[in-house]
Amino acid sequence: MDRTEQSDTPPAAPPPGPPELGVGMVGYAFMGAAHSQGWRTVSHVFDLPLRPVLAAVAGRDRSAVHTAAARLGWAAAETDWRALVTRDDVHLVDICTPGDLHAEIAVAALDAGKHVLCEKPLANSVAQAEEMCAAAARARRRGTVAMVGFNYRRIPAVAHARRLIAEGHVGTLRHLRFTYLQDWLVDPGAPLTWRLQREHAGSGALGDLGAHIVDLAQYLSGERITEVSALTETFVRERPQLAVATGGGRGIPSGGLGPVTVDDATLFNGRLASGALASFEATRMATGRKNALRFEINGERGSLAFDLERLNELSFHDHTDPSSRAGFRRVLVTEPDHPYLRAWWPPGHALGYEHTFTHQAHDLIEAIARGTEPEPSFADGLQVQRVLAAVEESARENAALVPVPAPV
Ligand code: SOE
Repeated sequence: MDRTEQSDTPPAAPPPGPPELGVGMVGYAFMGAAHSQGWRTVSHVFDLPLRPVLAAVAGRDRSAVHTAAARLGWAAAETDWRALVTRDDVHLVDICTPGDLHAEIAVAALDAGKHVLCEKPLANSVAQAEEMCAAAARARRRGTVAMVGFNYRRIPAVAHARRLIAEGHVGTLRHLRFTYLQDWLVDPGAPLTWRLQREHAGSGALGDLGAHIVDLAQYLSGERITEVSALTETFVRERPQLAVATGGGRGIPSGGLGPVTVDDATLFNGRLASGALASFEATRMATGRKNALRFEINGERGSLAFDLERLNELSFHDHTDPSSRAGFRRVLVTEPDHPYLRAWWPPGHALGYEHTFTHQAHDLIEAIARGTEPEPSFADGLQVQRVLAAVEESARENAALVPVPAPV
């Protein structure tokens, strides 16, 4: 048929795609932008049972939330999160606010029958995390699920490390050594944002950075931290107050100073259920370190090491190799049989920070479609919260050994 000729038969309708999953997000600053990136990309990379639709974003400032909606790709904007969690086109609520709002929003969303993704740390206190867990358990009985956003679990090299440990390649664990170092608070002129106020953030470097490495230690080992001994410090105790915070750590200074009510740095040691020893350092005062999350794990049969600044690599030492050939080898984690990578680029074509949010969206959508409990669950988030609370108690008692309560 001539290409210009008209056909009488209408073109076949495209096959129906997967059902839609309407997503509503609360908060649109750094984490909101990162989560938006995950929701936008996930169905273009993975074959999914449900297709996320960016239905609406909520924030208090009308003009700013509309600007964010347009920039990040959300179809609508709300100025009250309560209106967002009851929208009919929202099936999942993604919470990217400061920690003091997590519990109230998560409980309301779960009770309204929505699935929930909540940024880490789960809450600002164990009591709030327990309340959120109870709401998640009620919701689970009605068929909706809740997950915490510990995105670093979704780095292919980290997920691969867990697989190697679970398969026994590292053997019985002896040592876990974690550091998470940043330097954005070295300048005493850095403003007093919500991240430096206990009533909003719960804690400082401990909850912001320490929560990630506590979660990774428990995830990688498959074990619970059972006791801790800690020191914390706030090196800069007063900072310039903001009359108006404009997000991303910026704003209009008020001219005065206000008290910093959280830790700048926290160091602690811990013991795992198996008896392995672990050490943790979380600081925003490590000059020259921007986002340096590192770990080394030593077991009877071998060791693993990881550095977020080289996140496509994992170092592995197999201690069963003959000593003439033994030593750390660099494994480039970009092969199709490495976690998440079959969907991405050919081997050697590296991924970055943002891809963790795409993987997080993927894992949550799969769990929703299968009706299984997503990981990390709110119960996992509560367990991290118990470790953080024990660390704070220990630091108050000058590094006393404090037990971490087991899940009930
Ligand atoms: C700020 O310190 C921060 O953005 C954390 O809040 C994130 O969880 C971490 O991934 C990067 O640093």
